[in-house]
Amino acid sequence: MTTYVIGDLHGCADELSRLLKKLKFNQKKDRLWLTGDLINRGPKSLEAIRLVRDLGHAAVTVLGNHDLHLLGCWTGVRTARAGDTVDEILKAHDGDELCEWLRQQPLMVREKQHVLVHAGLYPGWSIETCEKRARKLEAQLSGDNYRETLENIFDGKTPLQDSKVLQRHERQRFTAAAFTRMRFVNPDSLALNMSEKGGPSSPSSHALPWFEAAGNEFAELNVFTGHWAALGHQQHQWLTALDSGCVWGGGLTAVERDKPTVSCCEDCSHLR
Ligand SMILES: [Mn+2]
Repeated sequence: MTTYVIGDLHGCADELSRLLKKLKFNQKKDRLWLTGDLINRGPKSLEAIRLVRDLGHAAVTVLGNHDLHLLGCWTGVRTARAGDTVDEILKAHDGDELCEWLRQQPLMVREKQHVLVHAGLYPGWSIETCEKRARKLEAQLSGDNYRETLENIFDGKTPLQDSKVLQRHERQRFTAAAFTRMRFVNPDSLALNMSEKGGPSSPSSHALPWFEAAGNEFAELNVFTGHWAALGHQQHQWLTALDSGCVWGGGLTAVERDKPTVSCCEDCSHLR
């Protein structure tokens, strides 16, 4: 049995099919870990989400910011933006079913030292706190009050710092931002920096990539993330970043979770 980890799909269903064929992926034996953002931006969002859902227990995915955005559009809490490709899912005969499935997916997966999240692990938290906060929001998203939870996540300003005085909806918003949108933090206060969008080495302000601000807290782990296409496929000590920007023509990357073998759907330049 091999567990493969694959970066953000963003509707790149053809590339996923090609990559699985290349890996000789066997649904009965092998497993797939996906860093989330299955949909939006790319050409085949509906096919991509169906493909992953139909893999059943062979595939594990975590929620990304675009997945949460789809759930927001589905419940009417959000409206689709220009360039979005979520309509084909919302209009599909099985659209409700797919969104129901999506809201049951986790924000964080941990098996022994292996951890899967979309954006990252908040450097102000221990791994135990990360898990606790993920489980809490997952329960709220998969439970009966999911609409209210989505309203709370999207309605209003994201608090940049976690604290005990945060109200419930602010806490939900912070947790969602940390797991699905984080890139940079302030190195002193560890406040989330949600305005920096570029690569890891050239922030325009006083900001540090979250994994560089994390100290030794996660050093014993083997963490897999997507979300940050400007970071690309990169190995940084305990972190494997996997968003190689398939939707922008960069190809889809897979690594074997338990040994560092890299495959790609194409003959990608970033692997040469
Ligand atoms: Mn993302």
